[in-house]
Amino acid sequence: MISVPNLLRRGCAMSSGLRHCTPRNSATASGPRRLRVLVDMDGVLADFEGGFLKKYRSRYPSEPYIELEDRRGFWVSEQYENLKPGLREKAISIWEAKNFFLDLDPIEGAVEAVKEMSKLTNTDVFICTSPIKRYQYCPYEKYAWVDKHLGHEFLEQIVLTRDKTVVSADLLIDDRPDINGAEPNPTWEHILFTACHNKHLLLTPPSRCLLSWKDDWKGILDSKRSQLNSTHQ
Ligand code: UMP
Ligand code: MG
Repeated sequence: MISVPNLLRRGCAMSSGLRHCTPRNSATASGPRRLRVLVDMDGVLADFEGGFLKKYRSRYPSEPYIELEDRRGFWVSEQYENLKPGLREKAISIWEAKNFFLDLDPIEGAVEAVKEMSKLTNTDVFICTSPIKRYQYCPYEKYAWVDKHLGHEFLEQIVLTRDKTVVSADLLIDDRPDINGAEPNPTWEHILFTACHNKHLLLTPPSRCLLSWKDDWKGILDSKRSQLNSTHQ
C-alpha cells in the first residue's frame, strides 16, 4: 500500500480572507460563511496526459511510449526516462512546445461541473494551477484555455502558483498525490482527483477522492460546508 501522508492533513480552515467585510472563518447572523474551492487544471480540468501522449507519438513515432493505463507516478518525465534513457528530454519538449497547453481537451464533465460549482450559493471557485518554468507559452495558454472553455469571467478566478500550500481555501481538488510547499499546514483539505497516473494509489481514510467529475463532488462540498459551519458557529 502506498501511503499518501499529505492527504491525511486536515484543513483547519483558519483563513483570514475577507469578503463583504465578514471574516471568512465565521458563520454569522447574516448567514453561513462562504466555501472556497481550488480546482487544479492539468489532470483535473484539462487532459494533460491524453494531450501529451497524442503529441509525443506524433512527434516521436519510432520511440517507445507508455499507454495511459500503464502510467504510474505524477512525473511523466521520470517514467519515460526509466523506459529509455534520453526520453525525459523528449517528453519535456512536448509540453514546452507552443500550443501544448492551449490544445488540451477538457476532461469529461469538467467544464460543466466547474460552471455549476461556481453558481452554487456561498461558494467561490478558483482555478489553481502550476505553470512550467519555461514560461514562453504555458502561462499565456493557461489563461487562453480558461477563456476558451470556461469563459472570460473565469479569468478573474485563476491562481498561477508553483506552491499551492500558501493559497488559502477549504478544499483543493487536485490529481497530484503529494502537494508540498512552504506552508506545512495548508488550510485546505486535499481531495485527490483520479487520473491515469494515480488510480492505483490506495488512500488511507479519512483521505477523500473524486473518481471523476461524474462522482459526487457536490456531496464533498456539502460535507465540508457542514463541517466548517458546525466548527465555527
Ligand atoms: N509537469 C512536469 N513534468 C511532468 C508532468 C507534469 O513538469 O512530468 C508539469 C506540467 C504542469 C504541472 O505545468 O507539472 C502540473 O501542474 P498541476 O496540475 O500540479 O497544477
Ligand atoms: Mg494536476
